[in-house]
Amino acid sequence: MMEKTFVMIKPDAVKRRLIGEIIQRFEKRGLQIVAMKMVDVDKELAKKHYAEHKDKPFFKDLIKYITSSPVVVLVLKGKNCISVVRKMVGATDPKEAESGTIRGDFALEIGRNIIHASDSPESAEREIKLFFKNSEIFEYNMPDADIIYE
Ligand code: YYY
Ligand code: MG
Repeated sequence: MMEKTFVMIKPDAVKRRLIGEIIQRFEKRGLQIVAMKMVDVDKELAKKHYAEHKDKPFFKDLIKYITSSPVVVLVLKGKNCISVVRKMVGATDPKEAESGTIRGDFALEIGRNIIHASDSPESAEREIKLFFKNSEIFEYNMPDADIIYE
Protein backbone atom coordinates (compact mmCIF):
# COMPACT_ATOMS: atom_id res chain seq x y z
CA MET A 1 0.00 0.00 0.00
CA MET A 2 1.28 3.50 -0.88
CA GLU A 3 1.86 5.35 2.40
CA LYS A 4 3.39 8.54 3.79
CA THR A 5 5.44 8.62 6.96
CA PHE A 6 6.96 11.30 9.16
CA VAL A 7 10.66 11.38 10.01
CA MET A 8 12.58 13.74 12.29
CA ILE A 9 16.36 13.93 12.21
CA LYS A 10 16.94 14.89 15.83
CA PRO A 11 19.24 17.66 17.19
CA ASP A 12 22.20 15.36 17.88
CA ALA A 13 22.19 14.03 14.29
CA VAL A 14 21.99 17.57 12.89
CA LYS A 15 24.91 18.68 15.07
CA ARG A 16 26.87 15.58 14.09
CA ARG A 17 26.40 16.42 10.37
CA LEU A 18 24.53 13.18 9.72
CA ILE A 19 21.62 14.78 7.81
CA GLY A 20 22.94 13.83 4.37
CA GLU A 21 23.97 10.31 5.37
CA ILE A 22 20.52 9.60 6.83
CA ILE A 23 18.53 11.10 3.95
CA GLN A 24 20.69 9.25 1.44
CA ARG A 25 19.62 5.91 2.96
CA PHE A 26 15.96 6.73 2.39
CA GLU A 27 16.57 7.94 -1.15
CA LYS A 28 18.65 4.89 -2.06
CA ARG A 29 15.92 2.63 -0.71
CA GLY A 30 13.55 4.09 -3.30
CA LEU A 31 11.47 6.28 -1.01
CA GLN A 32 10.35 9.66 -2.28
CA ILE A 33 10.87 12.85 -0.23
CA VAL A 34 7.59 14.76 -0.54
CA ALA A 35 8.26 17.35 2.20
CA MET A 36 11.35 18.54 4.05
CA LYS A 37 12.48 21.49 6.22
CA MET A 38 14.68 22.50 9.14
CA VAL A 39 12.75 23.72 12.18
CA ASP A 40 13.28 24.79 15.75
CA VAL A 41 10.91 22.69 17.81
CA ASP A 42 9.49 24.77 20.68
CA LYS A 43 8.34 23.26 23.97
CA GLU A 44 4.68 23.32 23.01
CA LEU A 45 5.24 21.49 19.73
CA ALA A 46 7.59 18.99 21.40
CA LYS A 47 4.98 18.20 24.05
CA LYS A 48 2.31 17.69 21.40
CA HIS A 49 4.58 15.47 19.33
CA TYR A 50 5.45 13.27 22.30
CA ALA A 51 2.06 13.55 24.08
CA GLU A 52 1.79 9.76 24.43
CA HIS A 53 4.85 9.83 26.73
CA LYS A 54 3.79 12.76 28.94
CA ASP A 55 3.63 10.69 32.13
CA LYS A 56 6.88 8.76 31.55
CA PRO A 57 9.94 9.44 33.70
CA PHE A 58 12.04 10.34 30.65
CA PHE A 59 9.54 12.94 29.32
CA LYS A 60 11.26 16.07 30.69
CA ASP A 61 14.68 15.09 29.34
CA LEU A 62 13.12 14.07 26.01
CA ILE A 63 11.53 17.52 25.60
CA LYS A 64 14.79 19.23 26.57
CA TYR A 65 16.72 17.14 24.03
CA ILE A 66 14.31 17.59 21.14
CA THR A 67 14.13 21.39 21.67
CA SER A 68 17.90 21.83 22.15
CA SER A 69 18.73 22.83 18.55
CA PRO A 70 17.14 22.63 15.08
CA VAL A 71 15.83 19.38 13.66
CA VAL A 72 15.11 18.32 10.08
CA VAL A 73 11.63 16.99 9.42
CA LEU A 74 10.58 15.02 6.36
CA VAL A 75 7.63 13.27 4.84
CA LEU A 76 8.57 10.15 2.93
CA LYS A 77 6.33 8.37 0.48
CA GLY A 78 6.51 4.77 -0.69
CA LYS A 79 4.90 1.35 -0.57
CA ASN A 80 4.56 0.20 3.06
CA CYS A 81 6.95 2.98 4.04
CA ILE A 82 5.69 3.32 7.63
CA SER A 83 6.99 -0.12 8.63
CA VAL A 84 9.89 -0.05 6.15
CA VAL A 85 11.21 3.21 7.64
CA ARG A 86 10.76 1.96 11.24
CA LYS A 87 12.89 -1.06 10.32
CA MET A 88 15.54 1.18 8.73
CA VAL A 89 15.57 3.31 11.91
CA GLY A 90 16.02 0.31 14.25
CA ALA A 91 15.18 -0.35 17.89
CA THR A 92 14.43 2.60 20.21
CA ASP A 93 17.47 1.78 22.36
CA PRO A 94 20.49 1.99 20.05
CA LYS A 95 22.36 -0.62 22.04
CA GLU A 96 19.67 -3.12 21.03
CA ALA A 97 19.47 -1.83 17.44
CA GLU A 98 20.84 -4.10 14.71
CA SER A 99 23.88 -2.98 12.76
CA GLY A 100 22.71 -1.76 9.38
CA THR A 101 19.92 0.28 10.97
CA ILE A 102 20.35 4.03 11.41
CA ARG A 103 20.34 3.86 15.21
CA GLY A 104 22.43 0.68 15.15
CA ASP A 105 25.08 2.34 13.01
CA PHE A 106 25.21 5.87 14.44
CA ALA A 107 23.95 5.94 18.05
CA LEU A 108 24.72 4.46 21.46
CA GLU A 109 22.17 5.81 23.95
CA ILE A 110 18.39 5.81 24.14
CA GLY A 111 18.22 9.51 25.02
CA ARG A 112 20.40 10.35 21.99
CA ASN A 113 18.93 8.02 19.38
CA ILE A 114 19.26 10.55 16.50
CA ILE A 115 16.02 9.94 14.61
CA HIS A 116 12.25 9.60 14.97
CA ALA A 117 9.86 7.81 12.62
CA SER A 118 6.10 7.30 12.86
CA ASP A 119 5.07 3.91 14.24
CA SER A 120 1.61 3.50 12.66
CA PRO A 121 -0.70 5.00 10.01
CA GLU A 122 -2.48 6.95 12.76
CA SER A 123 0.69 8.46 14.18
CA ALA A 124 2.02 9.20 10.68
CA GLU A 125 -1.11 11.19 9.87
CA ARG A 126 -1.05 13.01 13.20
CA GLU A 127 2.68 13.84 13.06
CA ILE A 128 2.62 14.99 9.42
CA LYS A 129 -0.25 17.37 10.30
CA LEU A 130 1.59 18.64 13.36
CA PHE A 131 4.70 19.67 11.40
CA PHE A 132 3.53 20.43 7.85
CA LYS A 133 0.88 22.50 6.13
CA ASN A 134 -0.78 20.81 3.15
CA SER A 135 0.95 23.32 0.84
CA GLU A 136 4.35 22.08 2.07
CA ILE A 137 3.68 18.51 0.92
CA PHE A 138 4.41 17.94 -2.75
CA GLU A 139 3.28 15.57 -5.44
CA TYR A 140 5.69 15.01 -8.27
CA ASN A 141 6.51 12.31 -10.72
CA MET A 142 9.10 9.68 -9.78
CA PRO A 143 10.45 8.58 -13.17
CA ASP A 144 11.99 5.32 -11.88
CA ALA A 145 8.86 4.19 -10.01
CA ASP A 146 8.27 1.56 -12.70
CA ILE A 147 11.71 0.13 -12.04
CA ILE A 148 11.49 0.14 -8.24
CA TYR A 149 7.97 -1.28 -8.03
CA GLU A 150 6.76 -4.44 -9.78
O1 YYY B 1 9.21 5.45 18.65
P1 YYY B 1 10.59 5.43 19.28
O2 YYY B 1 11.33 6.74 19.12
O3 YYY B 1 11.42 4.27 18.82
O4 YYY B 1 10.39 5.19 20.85
P2 YYY B 1 9.22 5.63 21.84
O5 YYY B 1 8.96 4.49 22.76
O6 YYY B 1 8.06 6.21 21.11
O7 YYY B 1 9.93 6.77 22.71
C1 YYY B 1 10.10 8.07 22.18
C2 YYY B 1 11.49 8.56 22.53
O8 YYY B 1 11.63 8.68 23.94
C3 YYY B 1 12.63 7.60 22.13
O9 YYY B 1 13.02 7.78 20.79
C4 YYY B 1 13.71 7.97 23.09
C5 YYY B 1 12.96 8.41 24.34
N1 YYY B 1 12.94 7.35 25.37
C6 YYY B 1 13.83 7.46 26.43
O10 YYY B 1 14.59 8.42 26.51
N2 YYY B 1 13.83 6.48 27.40
C7 YYY B 1 13.01 5.42 27.31
N3 YYY B 1 13.06 4.48 28.26
C8 YYY B 1 12.12 5.30 26.23
C9 YYY B 1 12.11 6.29 25.28
MG1 MG C 1 7.45 6.40 19.15
